[in-house]
Amino acid sequence: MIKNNIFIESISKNFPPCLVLESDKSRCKISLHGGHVLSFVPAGSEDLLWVSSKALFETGTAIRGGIPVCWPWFGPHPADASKPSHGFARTSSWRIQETGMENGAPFAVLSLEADAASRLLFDYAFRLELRIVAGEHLRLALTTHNDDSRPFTITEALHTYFRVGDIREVTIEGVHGTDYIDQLQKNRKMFQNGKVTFEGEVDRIYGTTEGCLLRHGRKSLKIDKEGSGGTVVWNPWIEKAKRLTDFDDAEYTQMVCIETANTAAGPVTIKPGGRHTMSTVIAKEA
Ligand code: TA6
Repeated sequence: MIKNNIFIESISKNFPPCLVLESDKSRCKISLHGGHVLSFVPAGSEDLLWVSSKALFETGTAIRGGIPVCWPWFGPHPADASKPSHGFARTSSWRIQETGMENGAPFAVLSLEADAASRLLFDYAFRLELRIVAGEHLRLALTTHNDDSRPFTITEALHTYFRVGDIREVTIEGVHGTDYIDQLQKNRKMFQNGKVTFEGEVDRIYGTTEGCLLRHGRKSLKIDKEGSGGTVVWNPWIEKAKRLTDFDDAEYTQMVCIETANTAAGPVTIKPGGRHTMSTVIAKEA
């Protein structure tokens, strides 16, 4: 019987360590590089998250897989292409602010604060907190605090890579009747009729505040969310996977991204002293 455990685990000598949240219900590993959840394994189950076999664990580089934190912008920077895609939170070194137990489940709060480097990219005083609760389900809450004297606007995503058996057998329910932006058709506005299925590359931003259901084979995952106006669905398929050096050519069949987000279609403005929380809960259906 595993007692509740919260401990540090090293990945490699010159790379920030991981924090492990372990109980009899699940085991969750989080890299302090990027505040990046790498795995979530419910008791008696396989890892619900996917990480590329070619993922790079190097400072300055985003880890391919798990749950990258895209912040303070989602996608390319809206005005300056020289700035890193999906912001800088996922390549920054986070610190452990708090750990403990919440309703019988181990939790951790990781934090990231403005510094000279971040001000070159986003010239505001901010504090970012990621609360991770690893019980039977996985709950993440990303809170942005505006510590500046000026309001600022962000876009963001918890860019979750889910492990699936075969993308061609995956369906996503819960976005029927929802408009979406197709990022593969110059952001053309489209309408979702029925379930989402995959026969090729998919890169869509659904305008919805509701959760969804990922089904693959006989498995189902419920993805709920709060404080989010967009759900991004992405699979690179084979041609884009081939162009990504940290993505093995054949691995596109084993993953799908379903991302809790606030994109440019619905940015979030936070007043001085204010805060905004976007959260998601990932639950394996019986
Ligand atoms: O979330 C979908 C997306 O914006 C895709 O357009 C693709 O670029 C993906 O994110 C991965 O982005 P990354 O910068 O991590 O390679």
